[in-house]
Amino acid sequence: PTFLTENFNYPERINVGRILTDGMVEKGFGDNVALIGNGRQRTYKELADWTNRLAHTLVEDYGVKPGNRILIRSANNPAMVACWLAATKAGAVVVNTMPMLRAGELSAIVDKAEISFALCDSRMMDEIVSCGKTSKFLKTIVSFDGTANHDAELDRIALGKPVKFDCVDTGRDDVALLGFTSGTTGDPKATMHFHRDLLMIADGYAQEVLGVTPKDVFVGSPPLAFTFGLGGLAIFPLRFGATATLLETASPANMIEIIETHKATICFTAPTAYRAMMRAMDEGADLSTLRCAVSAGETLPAPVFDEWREKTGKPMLDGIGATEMLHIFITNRFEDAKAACTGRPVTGYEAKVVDDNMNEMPRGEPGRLAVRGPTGCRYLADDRQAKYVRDGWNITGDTFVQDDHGYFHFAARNDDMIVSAGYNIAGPEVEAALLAHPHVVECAVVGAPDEDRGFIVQAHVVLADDVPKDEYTIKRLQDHVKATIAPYKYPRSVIFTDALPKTQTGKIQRFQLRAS
Ligand code: 3SK
Repeated sequence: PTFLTENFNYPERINVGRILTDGMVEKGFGDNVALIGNGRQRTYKELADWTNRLAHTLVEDYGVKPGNRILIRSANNPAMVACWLAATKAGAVVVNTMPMLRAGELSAIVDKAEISFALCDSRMMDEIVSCGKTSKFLKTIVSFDGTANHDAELDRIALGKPVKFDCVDTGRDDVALLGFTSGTTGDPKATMHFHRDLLMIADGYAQEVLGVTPKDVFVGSPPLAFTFGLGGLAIFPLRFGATATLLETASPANMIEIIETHKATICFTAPTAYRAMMRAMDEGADLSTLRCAVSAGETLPAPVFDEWREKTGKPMLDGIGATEMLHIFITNRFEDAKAACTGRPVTGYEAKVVDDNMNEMPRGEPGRLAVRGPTGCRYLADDRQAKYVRDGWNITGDTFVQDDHGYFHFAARNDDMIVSAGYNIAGPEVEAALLAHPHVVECAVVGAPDEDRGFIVQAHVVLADDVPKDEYTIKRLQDHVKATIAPYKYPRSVIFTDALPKTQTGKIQRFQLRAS
């Protein structure tokens, strides 16, 4: 069946929780497997019944009303998806949060969104309980069983409820989700997303670019609390009657296991994980069922793209997304994917490269990426809105170049451009050169202050096992960069490290390296 709604013209009254569960049963997908995780699988019919019971409980036992905000705290598992869908069916606005967050970070979210009700996996109550002790907003915390053995407060009550629920009659422009950015600055921002937005990312990107069918099996690492993960591991599979496999602690090794066991066809993860998966392929892992490898969250270095194509015969699909835009808005496509290229806008989106005054840059010249489309940024009570959205265009904070054929090429985050002795050097280009060296497992390049040059290029490098951390290795890496890209871009400073600082969504925190 085709799901693409002409011009995204959804009916005025829709509830995305209902559409992704009972709606799929009505379309004939009731017996398809919807979710696999924690040793169990659930069909669409079982998911519809489960979420209806939970929705009854939220409304009847906890007094949840349409528009109430509900915080969910969990690792990626089917119970988290069920809680999210049930809360949506009850007309609530969901705030999914990462399991690694501590009480202070949870408090910042609770305060910003004025949340009074939280659902928490019973195995990780401590931090939310301690947040609740000091919060003037958070009043009720209810545990659910992330292992889905129904052995927690919410599940025990839900077991006695009917499997039919009249979903709240929400409007397509009612807020369904608050997406929080990871808040590396300690000052989190929340973006409001409507019921229709959650369908648009599926009917646009997932259908147009990935061509998802009910036969697809999804796997991946991004947390469901990150809209990259919520789209890739819940909304996209559920919208098309496909199967989502959910891993509480995703690693390249267990993603490979899932791909082999469940014959996964679509993977969502970051370039570093794909590198590790390719090493495992060399040792005999079979990833041949994977028809689609989506890379996002960090820019995809050309060597990773090239190696994947060489090993699998298929392109890896690089995409750029943002929590503000909900999901991926520029992407490569199977038919014309190229290394070091992010591709063209997803159907429904437009993009251009502009200067500081919003004038379009000539093709080939770097500038700020501006994008607009159906899911644009609406910050919750935040004066940073005026900076992010200018003249209706969302300014994502990335430097891009648009080529003569209209394709977009990532240069750097605006902060990652290094001006050294008058040269503009894009840190990610140097990173891509370093990553092509077999000694380099991961790296991040930043500008370090320098008396003579203003800034110098500084590389922070995680070396492969057994490579000596000495001057000789530094010289080899510098020579390799000089031989790969324009020699003036080579890292004058190379620092070896055991691990790079990352956000909970897996993005490298280059600002920490700049400060070090
Ligand atoms: O990279 C991101 O920040 C992102 C955010 C939301 C959805 C998708 C992506 C890649």
